[in-house]
Amino acid sequence: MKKDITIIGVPMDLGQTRRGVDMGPSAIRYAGIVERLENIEYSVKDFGDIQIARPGTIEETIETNLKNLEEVATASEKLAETVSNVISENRFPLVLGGDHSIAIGSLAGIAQHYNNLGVIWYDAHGDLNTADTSPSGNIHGMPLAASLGIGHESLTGIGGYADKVKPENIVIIGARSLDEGEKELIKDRGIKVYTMHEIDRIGMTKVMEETIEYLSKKTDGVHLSLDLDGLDPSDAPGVGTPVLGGISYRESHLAMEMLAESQIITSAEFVEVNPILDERNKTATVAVALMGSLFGEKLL
Ligand code: 5AB
Ligand code: MN
Ligand code: MN
Ligand code: MN
Repeated sequence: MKKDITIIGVPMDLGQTRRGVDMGPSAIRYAGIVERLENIEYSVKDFGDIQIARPGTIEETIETNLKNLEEVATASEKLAETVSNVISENRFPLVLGGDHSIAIGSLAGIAQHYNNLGVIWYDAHGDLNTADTSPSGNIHGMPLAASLGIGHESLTGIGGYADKVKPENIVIIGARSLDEGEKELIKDRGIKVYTMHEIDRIGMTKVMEETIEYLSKKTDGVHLSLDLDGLDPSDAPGVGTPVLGGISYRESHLAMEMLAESQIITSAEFVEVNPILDERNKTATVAVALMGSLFGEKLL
């Protein structure tokens, strides 16, 4: 059963401090995402981009160390509403970032349609910080915490409700740069994590088999939140916070193919593509190839 797809661009760069990631949606479109999906017989609609305020244009009334909090919160509300409408139309929302702070809005829009949403967080980082634990004040390091209901209420309350996802319904894949507070949270809440150690040790095939088995038993939908920095910087150089020793393009490709076979994914986002830091649009091209595999593209 093939669902029609709606692409939503989110040119967000306010969740971190390196400019250029707002051009991610354009770079991914330029790398041919619509044609790629149409080639495998999907009906694709491009919603266009969610409008993002320029920094400083919304008056900051909240005292906080979180950067651009009100701009991020305003954009998250818009994105949540848009994503929710797409699901109501029985279409598959494919969200293109933008920095990873946009996951707060995506998940707020998605989770209202499920009783037990699962989340695969494919990332070098845990994105489990709060104002208290963040070393940077950058909101792109906080979306998974916010979606668990942990953190600033302007972020946890997007969509008019908190606790979008339960800790036992999350699987983090590719982690290799976790802050101390994030490690504590992972242990406290029992979040399942496959760090690079496990990926090296048991291989991506087993990691994905276990992930699919773990989530399909207890969830009624699974959101894939794929941060391109989960991949090794040699395969995905155009990201703001690269970390050595990541998942290869080949392993990622396999992971997407296994997800396609499993048919568990009900929404997805691809984030942190920064064309200014990229090499000839390589990272956007990798993102498009991974989306092709996720939606069932076959080599033969
Ligand atoms: B990304 C760091 N943990 O909070 C922080 O790219 C990095 O969405 C966050 O995964 C990286 O600032 C956020 C040091
Ligand atoms: Mn991330
Ligand atoms: Mn990351
Ligand atoms: Mn990053």
